[in-house]
Amino acid sequence: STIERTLILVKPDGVRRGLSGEILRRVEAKGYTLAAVELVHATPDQLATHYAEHEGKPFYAPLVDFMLSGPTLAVIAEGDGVIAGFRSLAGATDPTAAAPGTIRGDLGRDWGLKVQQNLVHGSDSPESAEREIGIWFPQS
Ligand code: DAT
Ligand code: MG
Repeated sequence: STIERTLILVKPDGVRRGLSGEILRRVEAKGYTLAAVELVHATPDQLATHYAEHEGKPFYAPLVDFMLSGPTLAVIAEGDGVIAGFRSLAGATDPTAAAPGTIRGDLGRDWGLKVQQNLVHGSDSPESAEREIGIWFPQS
């Protein structure tokens, strides 16, 4: 078994729609531990670092604008295989395509082309997790 940490974000659409509790409930029900939870109003600098891999893509500016539109719930979750495990709980990036049973599949609205409004972020590798935890929890 591999105990890992991952960075989860409940994005501004999830916070605005009152889904933070439902999303954290699913994380805890799976058996993962919440190591830190903080409501953060992201800064442009934080988002430029967090989404550096997407700079220059057509959805980059709308994504950053959306992430600046309200508070985000930043979470560090711990558990056996939690990095891949949370991405499995989250479902496919596009809520329209995400399978039932997943956070995006069950709770994501079909907003047309607004794929960025997909409720959650989860780190995609151990390296991303440590990098992203440093962005959202700089004191840790
Ligand atoms: P994920 O969040 O599933 O890891 P990603 O890292 O490829 O997906 O992209 C980061 C975010 O950018 C994603 O959550 C939503 C947005 N996004 C990705 N692809 C998009 C697209 N084709 N159109 C609009 N937004 C997109
Ligand atoms: Mg990603």
